[in-house]
Amino acid sequence: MNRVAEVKRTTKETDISLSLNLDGNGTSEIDTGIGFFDHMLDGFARHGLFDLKVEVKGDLIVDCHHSIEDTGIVLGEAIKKAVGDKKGMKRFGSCILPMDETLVLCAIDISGRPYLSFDGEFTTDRVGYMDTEMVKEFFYAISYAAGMNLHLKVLSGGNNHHMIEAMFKAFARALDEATLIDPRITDVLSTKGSL
Ligand SMILES: [Mn+2]
Repeated sequence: MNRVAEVKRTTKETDISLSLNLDGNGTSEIDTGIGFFDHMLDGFARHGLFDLKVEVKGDLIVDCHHSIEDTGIVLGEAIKKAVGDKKGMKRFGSCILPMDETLVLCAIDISGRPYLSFDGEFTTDRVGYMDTEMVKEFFYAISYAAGMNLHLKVLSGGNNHHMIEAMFKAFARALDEATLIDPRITDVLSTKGSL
């Protein structure tokens, strides 16, 4: 059984359609209007082995803020929907991912409780047409919409493109692990009995 979700969200600022298959193979079709952000979402799908379709029509005439933040909200909602009752799911996932000089840590608990810990500083305002300050906003939106404890930390960095890309890939691998179904887990992995 594939765990899939489709989410559509329309506001005066953005119009977003997204579909996610947690049990995919890394196929993606991404068009957000922001080239570097497309590149990041493509890497997320590929390295998390998710199938991901994203179409965003946003108010880029203002700036990239609404488009990126709202994509985070919609992706978070899709993750929440796709994991369903979390039965048999590993729940925790983590990854330390290198990219040349950069090393990024990501740890996740799909606990139902939102929390973001973000430790990373960028030295340029933008990469391509993406504002670097939107990286934190994007992951904040995901953690809150998905109900996920998400820690992201740049352990060592340098190049801004590398730091951001390593964050997306580390997040993808940690999320892949956390959402994996383990046959030894016969119910929901919590002493409370639900997540
Ligand atoms: Mn790249």
